[in-house]
Amino acid sequence: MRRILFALFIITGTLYAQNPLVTHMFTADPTARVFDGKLYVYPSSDTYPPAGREEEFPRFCMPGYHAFTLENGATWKDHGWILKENDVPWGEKDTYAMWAPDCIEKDGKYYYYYPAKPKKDKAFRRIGVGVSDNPLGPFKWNKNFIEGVSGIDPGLLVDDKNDAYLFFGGGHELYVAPLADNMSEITAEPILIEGLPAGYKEGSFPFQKDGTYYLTFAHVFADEGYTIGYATSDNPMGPYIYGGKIMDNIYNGTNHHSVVEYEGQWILFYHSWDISGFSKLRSMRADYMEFKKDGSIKRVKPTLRGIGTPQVNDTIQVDRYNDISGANTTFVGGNEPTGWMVCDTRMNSFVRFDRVKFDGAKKIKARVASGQRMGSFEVRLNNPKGKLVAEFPINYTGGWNTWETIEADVKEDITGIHNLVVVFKSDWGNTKAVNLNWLLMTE
Ligand code: FUB
Repeated sequence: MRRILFALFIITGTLYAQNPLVTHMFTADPTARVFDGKLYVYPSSDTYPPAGREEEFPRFCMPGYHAFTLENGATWKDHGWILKENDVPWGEKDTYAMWAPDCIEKDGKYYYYYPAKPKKDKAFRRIGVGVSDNPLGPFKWNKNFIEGVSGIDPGLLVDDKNDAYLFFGGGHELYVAPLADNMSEITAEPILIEGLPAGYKEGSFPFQKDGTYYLTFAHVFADEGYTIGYATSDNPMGPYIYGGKIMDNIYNGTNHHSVVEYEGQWILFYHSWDISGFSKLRSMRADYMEFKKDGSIKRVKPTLRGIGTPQVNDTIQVDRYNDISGANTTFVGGNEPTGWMVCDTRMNSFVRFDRVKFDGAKKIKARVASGQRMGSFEVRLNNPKGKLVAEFPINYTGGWNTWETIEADVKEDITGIHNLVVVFKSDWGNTKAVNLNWLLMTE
């Protein structure tokens, strides 16, 4: 049943900028890039094993890659398949082995790197590449994998000298090799990256800031599990000096990430398993990241709220809150796409969702379900007693899982970015006023 429902979610598709970023499919290992001012994300995808082959895939089952762009203030657009495993020219078919990819621009062309299981070759994974004039493809896939490179997790760097490097590897060592101008060949044997701390490492993601080379990577500590760490160098090939953790362990399982600067803010993309609860069915996330004045990276705390500034026509997932009081959140039920809702709402309970751009909003839609008809909920600015923006009466919708979209007028024009607070009003003693899935401001 869960599989049927998930197929339905893929068809209906719900794409938000809060965490996790998308809920209509499983996405992992997100590489984020900014091309011409637009934010792109290239994740891998996790899926359920094909029927009858469950025992072959107790862990990862990864069929290929979608690509996503951030639209408006907080909506992710799914551009569909970039590459499916059976279209890899040199790959073994039906092995569901498409692990973490990367995509990078050099001299106006876009190069997409991916690992796959090679046919007629003993290597665990080889790394292939395709080229396109467009960041979303279609890519022209090289007939053969990159000679001399064996491993997972390609991480690409084009530095301020326009030199390109391929980082890769998973295990106790990570490797780097310089790339030729055609971006399809290495110009020297890969070397082991020196200076990194001991322990299992994977998911190299290199970038450059203020002349310093940063190498970030997933790093496993025996007593903690997967963390995300970083090291710095004045040479892309190393040696590097370990700088510490960017993110502590978030439960366990893998954590694969990327770092990008978008509209003046640094963002860490990573993954968790919010929807499935299973570390092999992951969902990509993002949170803001900061540097200290000395160039070191401040530890990033994972949040539900994530990134993005919803504006008119972006869905606001209030269940991905910054603060909640007197209410709870849980998975949404009934015929809604997968996700969460605010529930167990009672008199004066509230949920606060930070950073909403109100400009141009004339109406607010709300997706609600209620098994009772007493009370209302209010949208207020900044705090539970802040300016009243809109008010919604609560009516019986047919039950706690029967969803309706209702609408209220914005009482007066509001400009700028504010925190949005939803305050619930009901009879004292009621423990459920209304279930609230999302809000959407319209012109
Ligand atoms: O997604 C499969 C593998 O898990 C990736 O290649 C690793 O980085 C880890 O996230």
